[in-house]
Amino acid sequence: MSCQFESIIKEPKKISKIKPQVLDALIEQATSQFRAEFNLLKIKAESVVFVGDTHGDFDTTLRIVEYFFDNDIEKIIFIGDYVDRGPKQLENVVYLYALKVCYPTKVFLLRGNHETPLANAYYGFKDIMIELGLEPYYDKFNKSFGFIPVAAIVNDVFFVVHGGIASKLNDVEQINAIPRPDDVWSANIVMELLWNDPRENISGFVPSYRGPGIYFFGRDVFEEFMQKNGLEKMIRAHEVFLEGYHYYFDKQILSLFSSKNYVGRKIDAKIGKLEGDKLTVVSLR
Ligand SMILES: [Mn+2]
Repeated sequence: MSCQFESIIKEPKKISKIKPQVLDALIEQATSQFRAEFNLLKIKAESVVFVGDTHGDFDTTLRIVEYFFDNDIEKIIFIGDYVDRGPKQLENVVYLYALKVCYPTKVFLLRGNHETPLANAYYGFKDIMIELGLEPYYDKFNKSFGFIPVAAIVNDVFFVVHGGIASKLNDVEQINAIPRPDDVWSANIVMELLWNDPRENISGFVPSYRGPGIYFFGRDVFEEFMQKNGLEKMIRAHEVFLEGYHYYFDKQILSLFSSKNYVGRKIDAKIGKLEGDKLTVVSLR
């Protein structure tokens, strides 16, 4: 591997002392990589690792990436929520940006609802950047987050997105027509893709306690959307489960949480692994 940011990947403990000019170059290069990708990624691979919310749990991120390389897995997809809440948010996002730049066809990042100022101004990232004397980079990161792809289709049948389906989204290809950067401030398709949650025993879209413009979606609208778009399963993140994962709608949706800590609660963090057409969960204990 010859990559300008190789040292970040090889010496992750030094990330907190990253020089501003290196951070500038990293954000710029990762952003141009995101811009070069479609907003809806199409990925094909024999083996894939899926990672749910990491939320600044950098030590767990390092273990996940080690697992990915050690097991010779083809591709890894992070499903958003890199910053906020956890102890090492800057390290986490810098490391993931470096991985993206150095392995652009192996490593994929999707946008989470915390990759928006709507969340990260209030749940830790802004405060940490101010504490570190890196406040201007808080804004630079948020500009960059606006270009991170919002969803992926893997092997033509797996729909991968941080939150879930959106009430105004009929054809999945509509995602590519959404201009970037999208600021996600108003109720729109991207906001729902990043914030919505599935719920058993409801039908249609029901307003969510998470806030205006955000919905719970039932099995009926989920199955209708998937059928219409020729998709079979959804892999998403966004919700905390002590077991690190949860299946919805008779295993049609796998929800992942890949951080071991969640504001003091101990989580049995999990990742998803696809080998051929077999999807399993792997514990990070
Ligand atoms: Mn989330």
